Amino acid sequence: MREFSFLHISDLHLCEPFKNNIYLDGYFLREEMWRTLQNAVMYANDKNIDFIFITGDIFNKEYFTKAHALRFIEILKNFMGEKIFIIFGNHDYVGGDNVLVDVDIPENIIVNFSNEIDEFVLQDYDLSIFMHSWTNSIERVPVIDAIKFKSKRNILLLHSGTNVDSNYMPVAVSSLNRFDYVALGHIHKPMELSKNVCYSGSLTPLSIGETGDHGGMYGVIDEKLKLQFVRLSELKYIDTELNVDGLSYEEIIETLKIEGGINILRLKLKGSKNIYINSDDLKATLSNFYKCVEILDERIYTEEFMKTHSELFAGIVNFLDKKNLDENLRREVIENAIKHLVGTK
Ligand SMILES: [Mn+2]
Repeated sequence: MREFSFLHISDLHLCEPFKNNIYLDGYFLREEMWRTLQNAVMYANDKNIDFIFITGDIFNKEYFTKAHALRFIEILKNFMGEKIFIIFGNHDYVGGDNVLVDVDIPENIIVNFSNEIDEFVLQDYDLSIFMHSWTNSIERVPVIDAIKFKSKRNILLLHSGTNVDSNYMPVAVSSLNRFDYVALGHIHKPMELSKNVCYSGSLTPLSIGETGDHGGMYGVIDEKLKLQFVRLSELKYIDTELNVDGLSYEEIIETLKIEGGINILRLKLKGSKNIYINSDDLKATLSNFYKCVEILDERIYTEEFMKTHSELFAGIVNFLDKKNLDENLRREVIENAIKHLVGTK
């Protein structure tokens, strides 16, 4: 049987407004998503991939115009493999104002506009691609068990919450296992539900909630499936904690250093607050490695520290009480006193 390869990508969310992203500018992020799609197509060409599967939530309907639809198609036209298969999800469902309906689509791009399961047969490969799209903001669960296989190899493209997010057209994973591969969209974290049923995750991460590498699933099928996650997005959110006890300033930087890519860091400092760390300095140093840095100092003073300095603190507090300072100023004086007491890193 003829071997073939595919790249499964999903949840592109093109034209997302990013109103709540505190780290990066919306325009930058939207352009980054287009760039990542270009990366995906280039990767597919480099690897001589035969098929690309795109499993829904390709765009935000509210902001995705016909001009964007043309830009989308222009990028896909660079694909040198056999065919691209596209389904729609709950964000870009077919009913209403899905602008892809009004655009000329090249012959090698197969777009599924139906919520009935459609089959596309590729005889040369003894392969059937089954597709299902959302045509409404709420979609009923398709009957998958009734599908009869004509081809030797069968792939299903679905945008479903399965058992992970059961509010979104949950399909039982048990009815998916007989396919050679099931390309799932909806969940933004890359995830293998079983060895042949996978979420590729969102192509580009959308928020600090979507940490880690993002990209797609690269698969090769001859008799068996060989599958591998590939990173395609330069953008990466890192949400991490660091216990700084016993670490020098240099060691903290060394631990958090990162090379390459566009990285966004949210760092929670943990441990004891006995040592003063200037978070503005730390942020400035880390900005050499990250496009954006947020530092949350969650360290606390240890009991031992409080005990050792209790008399002194009591003295300071007593003194400030007499001065009748406002709360913010009072806190500032105490923080400064502590800073001088414990020394700096
Ligand atoms: Mn999505």
